[in-house]
Amino acid sequence: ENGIEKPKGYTVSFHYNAEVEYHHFGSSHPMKPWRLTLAKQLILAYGLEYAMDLYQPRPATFDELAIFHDRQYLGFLQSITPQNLDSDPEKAKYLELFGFGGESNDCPVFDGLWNYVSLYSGASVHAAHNLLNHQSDIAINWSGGLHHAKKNAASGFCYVNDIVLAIQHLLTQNQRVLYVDVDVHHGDGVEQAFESTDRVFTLSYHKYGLDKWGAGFFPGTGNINEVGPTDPSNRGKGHTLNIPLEDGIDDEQYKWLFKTVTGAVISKYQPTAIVLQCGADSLGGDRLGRFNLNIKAHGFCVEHVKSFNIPLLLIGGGGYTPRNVARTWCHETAVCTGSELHNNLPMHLPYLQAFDGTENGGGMLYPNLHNTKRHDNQNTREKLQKLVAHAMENLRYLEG
Ligand code: TV7
Ligand code: CA
Ligand code: ZN
Repeated sequence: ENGIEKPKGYTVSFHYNAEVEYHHFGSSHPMKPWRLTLAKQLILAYGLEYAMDLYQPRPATFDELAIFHDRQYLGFLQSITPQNLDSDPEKAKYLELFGFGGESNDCPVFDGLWNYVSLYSGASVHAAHNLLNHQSDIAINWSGGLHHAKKNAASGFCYVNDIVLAIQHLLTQNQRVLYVDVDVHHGDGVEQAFESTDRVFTLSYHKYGLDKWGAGFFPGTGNINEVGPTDPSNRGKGHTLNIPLEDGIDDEQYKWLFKTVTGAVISKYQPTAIVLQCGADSLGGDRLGRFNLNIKAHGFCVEHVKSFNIPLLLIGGGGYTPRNVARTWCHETAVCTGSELHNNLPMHLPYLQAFDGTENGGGMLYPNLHNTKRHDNQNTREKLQKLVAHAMENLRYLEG
């Protein structure tokens, strides 16, 4: 009745356990798991569930997480609670070591933390398995994409690296996996995990550079000349590419850059599976981001990668203006299923108020998010052309 149908010829699967939504990092913390509630409601209101296979994955087990993470780190994650955090001196000692301490409260210890990490990781691993079993051509997990987590440390709102786990599963049957990251932050955890292998190529687009107080944009890595190991005996040499960008990049620039660089990487590397991290903090108007992208330009990255017809795992990531995160991931779900969505949001949407009024996007799916007042565009045509030339130079290593 709403015109949404299962696409013919390929299968899209959606991996989601709604329990993730009920976890809170703390009221002032920018990471809001309930943005996933908004996203899910939009996806359902447009009837996109009829065009996909839906799965409710179980949480990942300790042993499944230990495929990448240190057991000691996981033991700590599993046992720490807001209550025993201060009372147990043994725990206090490890906080700093495992990335929780310092003045930073980026990675707070909150109720249900272990459940939360197991849920989003379980969904990424399940999605990877669906691709491996040929049960889907595109598998989606909007609750994952936590690219900063290290094997023995939490970092930047990320505790367990579900992306690394999913890629490790994909590697059991794929000789080459490509990882592409459009989150506004550098995908350092994934890059680091696979820096010594030629079987994973990591490509991240991100904001890079110092602010007026001399502080680098988090995590402070990912310059164009950071290409991974340089020792020729290291198999990972030449299998990292970073695209550092400045404030305010616009739709046309980003689409051109993404198409040119990602296209070149795919044709030279010839991956047999692709993982695309769709962090929505690269949108205009994001609370933490600096770019000026509209939803359809962000979605262009999904369209472009999809057009290569290579098994694809789509995962979430950052995104700190919840209504726009929901809009983007709903649009990108529709891109996967090949559905066109009406710009007027469905009337029966339960959270319509969150999207209504001029401040919140006027009840539209695709409001204009470009705002030059907030972040004026520092990316000139010349700078971007130099960047592409430099990127192509870095890719020459792949030609052998
Ligand atoms: C994948 N930016 C994660 C991105 C992680 C970014 C940071 C905050 C932040 C944390 C808060 C908070 C915040 C308004 C924003 C050097 C610091 C500066 C914390 C106050 N409000 C992803 C991580 C980044 C925590 N961290 O890629 C509690 O902003 O820049 C930093 C580090 C030290 C810590 N302070 C910020 O998108 C999911 N944190 C409010 C409450
Ligand atoms: Ca990125
Ligand atoms: Zn981010």
